Amino acid sequence: MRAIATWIGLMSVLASLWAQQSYQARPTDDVWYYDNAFNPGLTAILRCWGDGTHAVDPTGARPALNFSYSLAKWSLASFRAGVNYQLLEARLIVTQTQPPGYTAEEGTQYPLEARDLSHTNFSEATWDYNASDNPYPGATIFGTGSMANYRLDAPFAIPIDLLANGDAFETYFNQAVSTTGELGIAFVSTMNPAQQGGTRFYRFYSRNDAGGRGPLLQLVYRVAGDVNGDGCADDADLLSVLFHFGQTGSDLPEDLNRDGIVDDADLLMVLFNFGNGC
Ligand SMILES: [Ca+2]
Ligand SMILES: [Ca+2]
Ligand SMILES: [Ca+2]
Repeated sequence: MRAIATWIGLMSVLASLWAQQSYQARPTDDVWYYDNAFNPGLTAILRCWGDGTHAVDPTGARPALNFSYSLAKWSLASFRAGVNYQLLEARLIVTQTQPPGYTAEEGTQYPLEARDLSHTNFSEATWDYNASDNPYPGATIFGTGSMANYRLDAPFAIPIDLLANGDAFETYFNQAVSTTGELGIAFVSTMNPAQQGGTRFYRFYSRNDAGGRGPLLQLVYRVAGDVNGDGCADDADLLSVLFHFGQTGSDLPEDLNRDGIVDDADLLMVLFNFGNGC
């Protein structure tokens, strides 16, 4: 028994090195959605603004005059359709151009929002503002931009934590993996440029920026219920949780919900996902 315990312990240490995987990518397409947008599919700079109260036109009209959106999509082809993934970290990082047209306080008051997108059936190469089936921002705000890196003398990164809104993004992500294999995101903001000479709005680099500063999607994930990182939630994972039941600490691979203790909540995560990815 002691030998088995040692073996399982050793395997757990090894598993912890493999159980979490990372994904990082720029969009395959991004567009500036605005009636007077110039070169909307291939511009190096995306733009967002609203009317001070709304980030998305409440009438459902296309963005014009009072509104400007930016849309982007990422390929999720490296994820397996039908598998339920647990996202341990998920963030978007966009890079604001220099100088920003707003103060840090205004950026906090009228943050850049990352929302769901109605569909991903668009391409920047063939983008047409007047097309009948253009995608539209949804109502779910996955996260908002932080002004922690705000500065005037250089472009700065605006990170958006996509897990800020509970399970909303994880659900959206898994639906995307198992349907189109593409993740669509709408960038919008309530920030109103009108009283500021038209200069107060978000300007950030697109994927077409020659400097490679386009929106970056970063994920840390694992197959849900998979403790040992072999891509499948099965009896080996169940045994591993049972064997470490009651153990406390940080970064325990058996602590699936990452609350610092291996307990029945983690056991349920394996049971609910039993067979996932296998
Ligand atoms: Ca583009
Ligand atoms: Ca496993
Ligand atoms: Ca736990």
